[in-house]
Amino acid sequence: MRHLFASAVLLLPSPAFAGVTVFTDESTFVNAIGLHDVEDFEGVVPGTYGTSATIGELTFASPPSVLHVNTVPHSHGAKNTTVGGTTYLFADSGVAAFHDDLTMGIVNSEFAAWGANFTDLEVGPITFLIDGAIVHTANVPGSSGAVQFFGFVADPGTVFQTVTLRIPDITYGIDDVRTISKPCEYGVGCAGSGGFVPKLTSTPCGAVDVNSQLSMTISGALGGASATIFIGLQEAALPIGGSGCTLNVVPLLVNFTVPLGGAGPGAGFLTLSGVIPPSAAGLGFKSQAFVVDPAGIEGFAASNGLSVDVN
Ligand SMILES: [Ca+2]
Ligand SMILES: [Ca+2]
Repeated sequence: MRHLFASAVLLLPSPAFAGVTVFTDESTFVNAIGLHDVEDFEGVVPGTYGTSATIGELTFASPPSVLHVNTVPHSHGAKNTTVGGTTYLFADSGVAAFHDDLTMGIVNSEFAAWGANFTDLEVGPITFLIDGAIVHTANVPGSSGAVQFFGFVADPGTVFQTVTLRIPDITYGIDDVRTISKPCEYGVGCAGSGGFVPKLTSTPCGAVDVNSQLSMTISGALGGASATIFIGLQEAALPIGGSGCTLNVVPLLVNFTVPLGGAGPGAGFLTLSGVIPPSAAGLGFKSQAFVVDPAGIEGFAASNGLSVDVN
């Protein structure tokens, strides 16, 4: 199984970001992205978080400086921007020198959109890098009390892994980090016995680091049945005859058949695990499970699609 995973990911391209749309107005950004997640830092334990932190689903790394979570406005102007809130991320190098990069990522996934409020940005210009490439440079208002918003939306069908802030200001605040992360599951499956639709998911979901384990799980299938997993390059939703099912993966590069555990409708399951080889860095793959099931219109049930990118 490990070999199959490795073979598949070696062949596939990454959906790395091609470009981004830049937003400098929070309302416009929110209207553009719709439903999204917000890290407002409310409820996060205040204190010093050192050079790296994982808060909620977000990761922060700022090698030479010190990350803090504050619940009171800083004397220089950094402050909470959450309506009714008190808490924000405070970046303070503690020295009167160039503030090095602050990089944000998202646990086990990737960004389709990212935006945040900044306070106490009175020394500019500010430069943003996405996946290490400069995408935007802007002047700052020169007023420590101002709230400034910056947001980025990846081009359709693409995602990015990190946002890096390169800011020549030794103290500033960040709050209300708004994100859309890429889900690992996409498309729809079709039902088999008992009306159950098989589900295909993975841990981690969405993105996996090289040299770490990826576990794919089939659940909700007919217990004891055979399942065939297809692995391919791209997401799809192609109707399969009159089955009511869709083929969620094209083109098909690899497939293999495995027996499911469990007994009875909806109780079939299987977990497949493998370690991602270093040579797979930057690649990705899509997969879908088909389960032999006499209750399916064409004799099978099918899962959703699953997308995993390798960091
Ligand atoms: Ca807040
Ligand atoms: Ca400042």
